[in-house]
Amino acid sequence: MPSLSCTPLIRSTIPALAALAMVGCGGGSSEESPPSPTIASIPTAEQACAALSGKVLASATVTAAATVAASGTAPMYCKVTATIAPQLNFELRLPQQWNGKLYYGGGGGYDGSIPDLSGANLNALQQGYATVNSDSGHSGSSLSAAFALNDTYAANLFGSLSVPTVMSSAKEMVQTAYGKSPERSYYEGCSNGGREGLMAAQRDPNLFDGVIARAPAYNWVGFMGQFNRTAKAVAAQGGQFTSAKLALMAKSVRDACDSSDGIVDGVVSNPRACSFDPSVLRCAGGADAGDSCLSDAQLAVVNSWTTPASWTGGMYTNPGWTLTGNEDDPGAWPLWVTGNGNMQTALQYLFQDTTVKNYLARDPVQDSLAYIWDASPNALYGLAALNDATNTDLRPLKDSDAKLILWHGGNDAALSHKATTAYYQGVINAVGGQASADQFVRYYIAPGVDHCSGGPGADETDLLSALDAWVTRDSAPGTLIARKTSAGATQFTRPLCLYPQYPRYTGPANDTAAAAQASNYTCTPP
Ligand SMILES: [Ca+2]
Repeated sequence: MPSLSCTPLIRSTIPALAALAMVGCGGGSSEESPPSPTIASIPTAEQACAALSGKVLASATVTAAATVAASGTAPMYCKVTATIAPQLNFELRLPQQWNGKLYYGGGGGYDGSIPDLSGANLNALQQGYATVNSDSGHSGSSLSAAFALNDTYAANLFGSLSVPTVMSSAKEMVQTAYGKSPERSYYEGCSNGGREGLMAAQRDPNLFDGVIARAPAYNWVGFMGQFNRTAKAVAAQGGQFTSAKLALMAKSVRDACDSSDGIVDGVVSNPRACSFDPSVLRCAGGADAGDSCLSDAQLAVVNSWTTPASWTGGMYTNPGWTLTGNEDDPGAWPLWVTGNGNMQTALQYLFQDTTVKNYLARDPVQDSLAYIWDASPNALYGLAALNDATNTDLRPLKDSDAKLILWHGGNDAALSHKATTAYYQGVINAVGGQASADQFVRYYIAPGVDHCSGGPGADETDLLSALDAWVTRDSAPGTLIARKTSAGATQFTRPLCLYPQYPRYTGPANDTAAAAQASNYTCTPP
């Protein structure tokens, strides 16, 4: 007889699967130990695949199901690809050693392809999660919103519907493959993926037991509008930055502010103590006089960068950025703002351009640099209705007992951490104060980290484990550890501090080894 502690794990309505599950679950001998409560006894990957081949579950048609052998980094799993008509494609990965939980990994940009098994998705599979990712309902470049021009359903899937739609099918597939529903379901995503997480938190508060929203692109109208404004400033006569000018500006900020966090490490970890005034770099007379100064046109770019933007009477806003001293990092301004000398290759230009063409002007040949962002308030309302996830009233999420972790890179040149801070403050206000928010929300800023990852700061933290401990053991996350790795080797660590704290160096002076250890930093109020 299987032990009683084992039996409840097996709820398959498919006798063969239930029997298979029993084999690894005490197997008929009362002498054997009961299984770990967190590792369900499950069919093999091959059997999980066979159970799903050709199935239609919750309107999803399985198009392929095949076992993928263990590799150097990934465990053995059953790879399931499926489509919800007409063209919402997703991939479910079912590990042999399942931890009983489901992980939904979000997309990026304008989506258009299924995220691969790397990064956070790989981390989750390694931890035993069944993982699922989708293309959000269309195929194409993540830099193109062409899908939204004439296809309202595709636009709605991208905006808010793809996650709950895919989840419905994914949960049924997990049930069929393993013989039991997931005990917990978590969501994690960055950038547009972070927006998708907040959208779910706001509109489907019972969908996930926990959500990790990293660098969330939640205020779509606001940040796209600021992309448009910055792109116009960079494209203006004399607005371009040479790499030497960009390096000059960044170094000037570091020279003024790097040490304010207790250590000169190339990262300004306490930006609130930095009051660098870029006008000290102004070329005499304001005209460009070479790489040792900034012209008025270039200072106008900086001014656009650091000041808030607002449209339609304040209905749509974006708070702007803080100068960090790492604007010259390859993943910062060169990628997002200046395009290494060709601003029409910079991502801020490209994202606002496709947004103007396909959502606002609805004209594929519209010159976005000539487009007035709020020329049509109705167009902004429509874009916001589809994509904005700006509702801060998360009381339904809190009431569902779910948890939310917000994270943002301090050197993010795509989406300002100031916007996520504003959202966090909005949640605090909406749920009745800090103590109430502390019961279900945590917010972290990672100094010196670019958009989602990269940059000179420590960009890797296992937020999923922190979330799971909070949900399953009521162990609320405090200070976490962030790592910077290269080719799998840890270069240095830092504490990842709860907002608004920053990591202040408190170790011995002039000690390179000590400076690489998180234990020599103390999370400190600004
Ligand atoms: Ca520093």
